[in-house]
Amino acid sequence: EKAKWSKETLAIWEKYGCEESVDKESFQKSFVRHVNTTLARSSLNVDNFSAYQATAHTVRDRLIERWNATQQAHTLKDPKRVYYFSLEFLLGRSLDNALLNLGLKEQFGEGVKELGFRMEDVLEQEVDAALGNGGLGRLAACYMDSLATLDYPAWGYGLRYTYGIFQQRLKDGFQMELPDYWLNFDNPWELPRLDIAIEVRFGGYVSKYTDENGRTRHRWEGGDGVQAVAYDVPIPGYGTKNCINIRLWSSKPKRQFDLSRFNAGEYEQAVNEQMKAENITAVLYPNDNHMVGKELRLKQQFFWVYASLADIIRRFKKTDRAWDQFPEKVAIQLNDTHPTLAIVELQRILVDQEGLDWDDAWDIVTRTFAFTNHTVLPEAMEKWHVPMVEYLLPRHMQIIFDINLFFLQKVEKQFPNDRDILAKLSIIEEATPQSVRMAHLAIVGSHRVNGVAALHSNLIKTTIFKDFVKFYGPKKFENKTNGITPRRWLHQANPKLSNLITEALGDKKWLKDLSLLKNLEPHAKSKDYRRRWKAVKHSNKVRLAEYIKAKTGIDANPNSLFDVQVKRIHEYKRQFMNILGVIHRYHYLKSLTPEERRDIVPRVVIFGGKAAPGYHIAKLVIKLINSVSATVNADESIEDLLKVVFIPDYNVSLAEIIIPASDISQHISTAGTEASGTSNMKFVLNGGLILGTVDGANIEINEEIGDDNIFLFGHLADRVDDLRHAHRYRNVPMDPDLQSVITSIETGNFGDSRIFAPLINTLTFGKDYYLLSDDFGSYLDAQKLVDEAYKDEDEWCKKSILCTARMGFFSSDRAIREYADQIWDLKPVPAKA
Ligand code: GL4
Repeated sequence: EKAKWSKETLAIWEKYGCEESVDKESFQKSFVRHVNTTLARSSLNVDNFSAYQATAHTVRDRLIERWNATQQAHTLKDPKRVYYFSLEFLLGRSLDNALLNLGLKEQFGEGVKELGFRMEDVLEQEVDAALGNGGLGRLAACYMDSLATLDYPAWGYGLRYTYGIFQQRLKDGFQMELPDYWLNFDNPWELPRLDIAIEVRFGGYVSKYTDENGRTRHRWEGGDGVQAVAYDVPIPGYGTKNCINIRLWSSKPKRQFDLSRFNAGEYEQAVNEQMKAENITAVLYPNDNHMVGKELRLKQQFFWVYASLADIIRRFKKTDRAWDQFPEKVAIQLNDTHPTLAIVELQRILVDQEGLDWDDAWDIVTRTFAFTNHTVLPEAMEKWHVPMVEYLLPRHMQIIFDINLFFLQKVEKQFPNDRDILAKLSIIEEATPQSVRMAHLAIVGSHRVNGVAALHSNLIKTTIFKDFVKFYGPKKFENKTNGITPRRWLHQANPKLSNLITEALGDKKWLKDLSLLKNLEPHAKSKDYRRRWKAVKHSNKVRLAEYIKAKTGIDANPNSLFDVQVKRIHEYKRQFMNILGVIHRYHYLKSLTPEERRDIVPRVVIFGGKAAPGYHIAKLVIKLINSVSATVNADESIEDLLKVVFIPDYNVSLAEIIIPASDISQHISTAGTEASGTSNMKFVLNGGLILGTVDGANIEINEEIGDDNIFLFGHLADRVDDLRHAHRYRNVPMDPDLQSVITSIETGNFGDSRIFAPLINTLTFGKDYYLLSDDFGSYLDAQKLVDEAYKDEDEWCKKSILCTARMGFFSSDRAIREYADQIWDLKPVPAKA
């Protein structure tokens, strides 16, 4: 097209195609123009929210330029790309992050101030993009930040849920859920691509025919269609011009409505189809580490992978390459088993539509995909009933059976007459009804499988996937320890500490090479540096205390030890053990004489986290925390020695306030249950110590920061089976300290105890599956050590500095480089020098 333009036309394009400036004055000019035009407001009618919108649009303009330049560079170079398939992207807020990554914060902050606003207030106006549940979704967001920062040609693919994770309110101490209608106001962080619409089908039937070469072929026909419409979310890198893309699909009806029915007066039926179509991407399923076998969820998964693959293939076909080169241009990472149907869909496209032989197609498929496992919990393993898959996706079900058949034939060959291993490895679980085991399908269809921390990657090889290791050998299974982005989790969330670090290290290079933090170590010896380090922590605690006061009315004294456990509420994470420990502390404090009390370190115990709406036991844990909080905080005899706080509606932007303010945080899952954890990394990076079990990434954190700087306790993972067995078949007496705490609840010290019976029963009739009784003693001992250590403020501060200094390994940049080098075979492509 461009070739046809005259010189004059080209000159005009050149003249106005230059970059938007990024100085203060240009900001102000854009800001005012957006107020007047985009927002259609007069300059006299601007509140904080409008100021946010105008600032966001001003930043968005600059983001889009980079986005365009990056995509253009990638199109020209046509490098291998990685596609990160994730059903969750927990991005949180974007404005502050974009300002920092683009290096605009200072001048735009000045600019907005001169226009009569404070940047802090403006930033507070943004609602979180909360399209995820917890660690898995936030990991995807951190990985996108690193992919952009390291100039990798990468795209994310996900769903644009109309409702993100529900908002949590408390009523009488119980969790209430409110819908998260985050798109209520316009969302400046997405670019609607209404022209990119892909028709997705469900249902229908399979027809057979013989092609011109006499081969039997299959065709998926009929069924109902809906449209997948693309919305692009630009993800800017830090200290680079690169800006990558997350493409989120939104479902729309194929036709707006059925005009014939409308004309016949059947108005409601006429819009029925439209509503059904829009349902698909209406809401994020609010479960973490728990599978719910709902048809709508399966539809979401297929809708998403179908549209994403069609999009990728369209891009691949532009360059006119042979199919066997597909894996040289495309790597697809499956974030958990949620996108596993993509394996089947690609095989279908290659065999049914492109006419490849099964084996050639399968070779391409397996060289394309790699699979990350994020959990070993049995209740989280995805299984879909065969009849449901058959009804929604008849051809895909056939292909799954064929994949399984050819796979099991190979197994049979390697292990002749071993029916047991066939049953164990089969993609199909033989129950009534039969089910598809998605993890098995993901392993068989991928060239690489990884866990997310060293312990977890070993566990999957020795437990849930051990028979696959027998068949494939160990090389297919590896470890990629999770990481977090230091841009959001230190630089943005903790600007004061970031400055103090930069000052000590001389420049900001550490933000792109986190291993440089090790040069902080000598500063731990400087009295003055420690004083300033402490001052930063203190001011972060003041900031959190103010937030707590505003939201809950509770006074949290910033001179206390801040003890934090924020994460999804789950039995395996053992918030229950934490609150039982709090009750134990409360009784202990009440038993002390005034003299003895003088020696006590005051504590504020802070909880936060959402329970899945249908998870009754987890919801009771929230209620118990709030009941204990009410009793303890109202007990004047305890004064400031103990306060208990449940901060409602924990989310990414709240985490940014809470994490920098923590002295100690708790990561106390039953050994072997928390695959990695990533908030543990965030806390330690911010100079918080951790109290934890020997589980997930805690172990590697311990290896990096040293035994003196972490409080570990509890039984090890290899003891868990025996301990559970003992609870099941012998009468193990409850730990006496635990027993007295339980008795206290049952006596009614924390309100009507009948409410808590089902929760307490998990320890008795439930056979204490998460081993609270076994770990309670060592937990209390570890807590004592924490109290003792905190008394020596200066020593504590040294530990805090060393913690931060030794966290370089846990940057998501390191993790992404490992994926790129060892799994994706991917090279960086800078958009501009
Ligand atoms: C999780 C794990 O529970 C968590 O330990 C891990 O850090 C995270 C990212 O790998 O993945 N798995 C599921 S399911 N939800 C998670 O948060």
